[in-house]
Amino acid sequence: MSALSIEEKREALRLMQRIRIFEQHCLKYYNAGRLGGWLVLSIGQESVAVAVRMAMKPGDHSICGTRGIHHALASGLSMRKIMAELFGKATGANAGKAGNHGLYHPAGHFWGLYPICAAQTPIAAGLAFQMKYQNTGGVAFCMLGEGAVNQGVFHETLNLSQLFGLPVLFLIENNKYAMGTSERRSSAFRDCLARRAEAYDMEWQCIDEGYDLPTLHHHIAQAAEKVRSTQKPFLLEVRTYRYYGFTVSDANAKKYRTPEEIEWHKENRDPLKFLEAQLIAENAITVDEIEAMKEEATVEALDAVHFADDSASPTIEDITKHVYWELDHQTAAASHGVHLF
Ligand SMILES: Cc1ncc(C[n+]2csc(CCOP(=O)(O)OP(=O)(O)O)c2C)c(N)n1
Repeated sequence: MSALSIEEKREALRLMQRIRIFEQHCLKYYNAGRLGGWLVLSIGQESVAVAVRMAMKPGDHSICGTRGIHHALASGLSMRKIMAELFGKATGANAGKAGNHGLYHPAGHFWGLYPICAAQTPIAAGLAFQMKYQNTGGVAFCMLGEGAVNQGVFHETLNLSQLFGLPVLFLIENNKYAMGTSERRSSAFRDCLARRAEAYDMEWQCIDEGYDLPTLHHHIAQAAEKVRSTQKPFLLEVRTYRYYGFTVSDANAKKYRTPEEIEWHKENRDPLKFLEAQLIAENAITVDEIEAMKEEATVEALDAVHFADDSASPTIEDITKHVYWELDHQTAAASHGVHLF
């Protein structure tokens, strides 16, 4: 697996900056009461989404759990479409109907965020089954939180994926906490969760350096190529950390973990700082260039806010479109409402 070039690392940094600055703007406007509902930030975990995208080949697909604005942006979905969706506007990625969990991007082969823990795992197996059936050589990248690993459906999916030889790379983004519960309080395991793959005779690996983009990319790309060449699933676990609460309305974000723990990660394990320092040490970027990158991302994020603000809300008629096939096609079921139950 070849190492990333300077240009690739600079692009990785640019994308991580865009993710962080975009999410900071989401938070600011959420706090100002301009957008409501769920807001699930991935600040601190940017490197995972960027490393995954850089490891993906053109025919590959990806899908994730409840925390996924970083994956949506990395898939190429525009800040405008995401912000408008969060604002509940008709110009949003899902026409303003779903908010945080409506961030699909079919053109970028990104199949969205699934708020039901592990619900995305059998869908990823389905994506992989289709690619195998059509012999495309593609890999399905399936991200999930460590809080989703005890769901029955995840284990059923691991079993069938190994049995059928499905090209899925399952990637646990282990940020240590599921809502307010630490991994040790919710899961029984020895040294790492990925070892559970052994029960399914599946390959696995645990990566501690979730903040180190080049190392992370190297391991993810290597695992993906293994999946591609063997047509077998792989379970990868990446240790990472989220700076904010479970959602932005998590009032206890500093109670189930100490403020010192959060600060330690910001100081010593920040993915952006890490890559910036590495590029500076390699004389591959200047501090002024880093500032210019941040400025560019800020301009883009503000443009997205204005776009969302200026966009119209969906009409009452439009808000029920593309929800039920029966309603769209005015079937007999639609007139009785039975399709709802
Ligand atoms: C089946 C199911 N049970 C419970 C919940 C409530 N719930 C929402 S997110 C979450 C924990 C998520 O933690 P994790 O999977 O580690 O993802 P993270 O938030 O850390 O990214 C839970 C329990 C749910 N959405 N689905």
